[in-house]
Amino acid sequence: MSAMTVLTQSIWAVDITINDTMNSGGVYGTDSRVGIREDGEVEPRNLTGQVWDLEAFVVQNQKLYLIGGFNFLNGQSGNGMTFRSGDLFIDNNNNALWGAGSPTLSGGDGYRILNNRVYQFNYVIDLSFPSYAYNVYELDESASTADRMRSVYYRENDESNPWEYLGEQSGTSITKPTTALASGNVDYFTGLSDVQILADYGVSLTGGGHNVVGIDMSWYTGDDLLTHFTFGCGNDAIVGELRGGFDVPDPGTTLMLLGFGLTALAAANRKLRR
Ligand SMILES: [Ca+2]
Ligand SMILES: [Ca+2]
Ligand SMILES: [Ca+2]
Ligand SMILES: [Ca+2]
Repeated sequence: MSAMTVLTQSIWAVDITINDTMNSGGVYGTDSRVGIREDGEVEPRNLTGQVWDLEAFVVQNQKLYLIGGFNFLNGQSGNGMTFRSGDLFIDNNNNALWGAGSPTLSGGDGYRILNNRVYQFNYVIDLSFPSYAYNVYELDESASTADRMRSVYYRENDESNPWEYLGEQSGTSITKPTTALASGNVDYFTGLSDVQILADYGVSLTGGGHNVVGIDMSWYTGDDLLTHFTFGCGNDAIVGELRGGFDVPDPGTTLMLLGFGLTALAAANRKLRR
């Protein structure tokens, strides 16, 4: 293994983006060795362009990173409205409805209240922009007080649902749970170039002006998960699937091992020359 190979691998980033199932021609994720097609892809009939583009889910160390040209912090204006970031919904038992499996709602455009008894997600990372704070809540798949979420605005984008978490319904009121599984502030990086994204996250994306949201996932003890994100209009949605947990070595350890390896190699060379 050459030193260059070792250095490349020391990024330890894994692209977990999968097919969002809404564009039949798409090929997704670097695992298939054919490149990322969330990059430059929005949902059918929608506005194109980098500011509407969600690009990749990447796992690095114990963090989940969401990358897009979309302005996660302030949202994006279009059609006289501002469309804000949604929340990260997580399924851990392969029964959530999303993409082509997501029901089409009746009636015209507008934000609707959805019931998690239908959508079957197990956790939500409830993002609060522009404050950068997040809370992780466990969602109920079946209880009469089941968790509620809000739909995207446009009915033609219902396959992008769900958009944001509302809370638990009791009677006519919907309130956020009083206890969170985990809380914190997201990492947020804005205006990164294609070159910076490749160097820092190991994914090749186009369009420049990339924004990155990073969340500590050390609260998640399971091996597998599926995660889903969209923004208010549902113009683009993105799905990631992790197999094997977040237990990926951190770069400090890798660099230390690499340093040790080079030192050992140098020592071996000295011995050989004697
Ligand atoms: Ca996209
Ligand atoms: Ca892009
Ligand atoms: Ca589920
Ligand atoms: Ca998409």
